[in-house]
Amino acid sequence: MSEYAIVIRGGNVATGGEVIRCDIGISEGKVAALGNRLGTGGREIDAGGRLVLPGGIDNHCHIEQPPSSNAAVNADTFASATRSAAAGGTTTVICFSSQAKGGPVTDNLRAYHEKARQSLIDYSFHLIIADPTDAVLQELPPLIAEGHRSLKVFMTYASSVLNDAQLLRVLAMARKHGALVTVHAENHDAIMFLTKALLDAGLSSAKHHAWAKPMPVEREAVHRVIMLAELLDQPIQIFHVSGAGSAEEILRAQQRGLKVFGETCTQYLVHTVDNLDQQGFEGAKFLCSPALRTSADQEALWGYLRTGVLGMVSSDHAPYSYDDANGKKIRGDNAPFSVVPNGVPGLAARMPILFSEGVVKGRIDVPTFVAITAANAAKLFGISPQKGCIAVGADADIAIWDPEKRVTITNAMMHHGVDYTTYEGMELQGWPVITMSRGEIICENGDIKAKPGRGRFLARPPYDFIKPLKRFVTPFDPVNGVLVNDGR
Ligand code: DUC
Ligand code: ZN
Ligand code: ZN
Repeated sequence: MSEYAIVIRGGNVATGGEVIRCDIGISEGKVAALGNRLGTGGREIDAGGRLVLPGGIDNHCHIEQPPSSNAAVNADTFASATRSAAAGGTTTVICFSSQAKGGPVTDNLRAYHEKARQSLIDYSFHLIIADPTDAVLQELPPLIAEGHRSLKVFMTYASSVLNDAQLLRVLAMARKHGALVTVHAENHDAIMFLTKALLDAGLSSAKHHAWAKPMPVEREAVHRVIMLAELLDQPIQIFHVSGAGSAEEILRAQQRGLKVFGETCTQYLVHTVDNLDQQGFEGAKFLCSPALRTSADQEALWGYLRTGVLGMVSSDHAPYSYDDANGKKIRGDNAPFSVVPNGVPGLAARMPILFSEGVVKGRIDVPTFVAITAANAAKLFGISPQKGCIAVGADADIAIWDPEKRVTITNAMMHHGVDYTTYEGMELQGWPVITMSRGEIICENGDIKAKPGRGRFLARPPYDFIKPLKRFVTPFDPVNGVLVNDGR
């Protein structure tokens, strides 16, 4: 009888802050032992000196999200999106249950849970709040208590934009009930004004999307929501930071000791505004929000990842097919940028691109790679230490990584339901050869081994990382309506 269900031998194991040569014993889906010369496993895997990394956590991906403003349809199901995640070494996704203006939160969430049952890997949800009426705010406390500990708010998009008063209502509710608020930060009125001016001037192609959404509209919204959160002493996470301007706002907030967290996405690290400027409608493939920026912004983002100002990189996977009347071409193949569905697919490509562009090119080290692809998201979203690390007692979510393997990206390798990848033809070094979720091999050398339905919902109990600072800007706590510090 073997001592462990599986033993992974001879890997360079990234346990968190360091990389050590050791074996990993796995039993009942969890890491049972780390050490040298461990006893036998029912299955023995020779890592052969490869890297053994925590499976990735993609904390921002849109999967089977119901259509909002433009009626476009996701080309991925939970089964295909999480297959794609597994192919790229990711073992946990956090996606979005949405609310339509005037609509319910709870009913949508229940329906969303049903869809997610087809997932191959473990998952959790952020709750999008598009309409924080009194009734909606009353719906939320039990949903947060059930383990949906993060909300998402939008500062743009007609279908979901909140004004400052509405943002404050959501922030206050989150503070009372112990949820993190994640933010899509762009100034809606400025975007609408610029969009109309551009279209009136006949400037409507994909590259003009970036002219309608220049950095100042993002920078201002980031600054404003930080101010609103500071007033209420509520921790926030700024999603998809696209360049230096908005990252600097986060740095300033962190220097003042505020709990303001930030992520960027793969596309902002490897694409620029030039990718939008293509013949015909091709640029629409790259159209995402915030817009793509410059190579100087890319290097600034890498710097902010190294220093920890930005804690993680998500894919913002938004699966709209290109040649599809329900996808990017929903309004035709000559449509103005303003009606093209926003977003790029990226679940599978995220970790390999970050490894190749980050670790192999010397921009980050392996512990930083682990931090920005898994460990920091686990802490911020309350699933640590079950996820995001290789430690005794943690789920055996593991990517065995060949740091030498050379791969040229094709869409087929992405295993998603989308008909393109913006990373087509990119030459990478480093690729996951085995992805394991709770001790089960779910992808091996590009072959998906798992069946839909094995993923589990991760309910997130209260956790300290997102506790407020208990620091208000005046002696008055405006959330609870009481004086603090004896009113002095
Ligand atoms: N922007 C979003 O706000 N959501 C999905 C994708 C995108 O580009
Ligand atoms: Zn967004
Ligand atoms: Zn998004």
